[in-house]
Amino acid sequence: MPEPFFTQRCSLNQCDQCALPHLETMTTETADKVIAQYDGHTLQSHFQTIKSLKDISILGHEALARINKEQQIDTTQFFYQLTEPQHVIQVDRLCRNIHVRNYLHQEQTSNLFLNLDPRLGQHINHCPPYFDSLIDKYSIDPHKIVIEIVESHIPNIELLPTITNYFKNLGCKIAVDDFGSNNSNFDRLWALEPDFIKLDKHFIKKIMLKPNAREFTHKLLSLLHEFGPVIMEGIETLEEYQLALETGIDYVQGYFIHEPAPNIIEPQ
Ligand SMILES: [Ca+2]
Repeated sequence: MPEPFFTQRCSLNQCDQCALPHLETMTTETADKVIAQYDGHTLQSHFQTIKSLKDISILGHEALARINKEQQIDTTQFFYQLTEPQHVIQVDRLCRNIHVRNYLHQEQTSNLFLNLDPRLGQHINHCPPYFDSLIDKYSIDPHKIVIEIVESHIPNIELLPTITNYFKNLGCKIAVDDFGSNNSNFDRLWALEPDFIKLDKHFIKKIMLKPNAREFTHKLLSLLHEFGPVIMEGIETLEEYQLALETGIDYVQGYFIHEPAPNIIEPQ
């Protein structure tokens, strides 16, 4: 068994294997898209719309990796099977690389939400800088980038400001991802000072089963709004959409609004 990820250090500290020039040798750009190859796998970008419930405008799109090796592989499983720090860093960075370039291909001007593997936190000072190089190379407006972090997957609360400050100093925004799953807590929200909070996709399913779902969601929102606007993920039915609408959720995301797709087609 490999030793747990968090006790390992990349054996190639400050090497160039995780830097932008090397990683881009693993990407291929065609007329309409950018893909990456990693250890026999093909990595592609899909995008899912996040919509305002107040004025039905588009807040932005979350980039989601699709991974194939002869057939499509579960992305979460793929990430968590990577145990070597260098491999986690490379795949995470490759995904952000192709997502940013595919987004630029589509000439989008709304926010781009990018997931960051929370296991990277302890390596942030041990790897060559990356995201600033990406921003510079492609002349990206950092204010349009929202970095999604699953705070409950970062065991050491002291690491949170180190991670978020790097991105905030570049001009990016921060979203707490999957809030309400695992051991999410308010201490970590204070430490992160997020611009957005994304409720875990299972949250809507759970509250739909509660007789006092609306009242409960109202109370939770009054607390969460102290931190920032709230995005409800996992909206898959009309009933879930209506509940979100009635309870004062700011933004929604899910299959009912828009299925993830390589090309962004704005929902009507
Ligand atoms: Ca996410």
